[in-house]
Amino acid sequence: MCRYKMSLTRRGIIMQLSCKMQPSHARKYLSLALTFAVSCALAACTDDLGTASEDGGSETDDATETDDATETGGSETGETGETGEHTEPRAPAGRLVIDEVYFTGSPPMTDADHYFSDQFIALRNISDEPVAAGGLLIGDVFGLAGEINPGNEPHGLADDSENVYMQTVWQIPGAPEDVVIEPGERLVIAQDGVNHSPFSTVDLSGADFETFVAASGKDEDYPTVANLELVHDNTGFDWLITVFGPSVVIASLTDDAQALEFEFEGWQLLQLPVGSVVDGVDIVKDADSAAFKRLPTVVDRGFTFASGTYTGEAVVRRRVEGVSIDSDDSSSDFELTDAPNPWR
Ligand SMILES: [Ca+2]
Ligand SMILES: [Ca+2]
Repeated sequence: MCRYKMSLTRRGIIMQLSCKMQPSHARKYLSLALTFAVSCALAACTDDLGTASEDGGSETDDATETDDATETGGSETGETGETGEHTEPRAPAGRLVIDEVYFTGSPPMTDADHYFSDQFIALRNISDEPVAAGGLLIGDVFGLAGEINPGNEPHGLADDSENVYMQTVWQIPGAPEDVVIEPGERLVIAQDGVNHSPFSTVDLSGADFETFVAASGKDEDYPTVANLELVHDNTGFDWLITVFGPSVVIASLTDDAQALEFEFEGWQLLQLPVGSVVDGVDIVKDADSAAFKRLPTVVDRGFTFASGTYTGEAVVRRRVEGVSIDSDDSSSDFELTDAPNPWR
């Protein structure tokens, strides 16, 4: 480690350099510091020495970070590219999207029908920079998918263009950079992180995370798949996203976009401002269920749907010549598949 500090005194610029490292590294940082000091003097930057000094300081810190990343966890998190350049993971907004939602449940393959423990949601980094996903929220939006029973009506919360109203919300554990999604890569979230054979063809034993509802006493904690953290709980024995069509949101809170508890018709919901929403997909029961859209049009102008429950169908984001389509309109951004695949 090596740090230097510059200060402006009546006698001129004082530079202090302190190093605790191998001599070859020390020479490198001394050279960096001297280069900066000379260029600073040539640019007559004494008027804003404070700023210049900070810039110089961070330059040194960056160099140190690069070395640290290479020596310690850099290759693990993939932060250091093949060229050795250090690419800082970026915030999810505008980069991370919901890529596939498998919700309908498996067609009967054994005596067990109505099998839905194989549900999964896949996110994808569609940018060309790594994304820091630790702390990201993921949940399902409150409300029915359509007229499930005669007389069901929409709740009208989608008319609020400022907020979305969540039923259950989970959080990816850790600090933002603890979970990095590389460009083009997916992050898979399973209801249960296990191979669902023979009840389903979906194998989620390699999922990145699973939803484990400890309080129910009926959910299984698969040891090889990390658990999401349950931050707003309207689950049952597990996080069953409705097989009729769930609306799913990923969100990232900021100082300006905070979550609020919201009581509605006896339910405790979590209200998230639309400014926190990173991506959302409105999935309803069928083509005639537009009135049951749960998301305001500012988040999703359209909606998508499957052909029925227990059909083994998923909705997956369209790709054209390898490029994922994201126009905030699920009617055109998603298509139906009868071959759900966490690893596509
Ligand atoms: Ca589970
Ligand atoms: Ca687990």
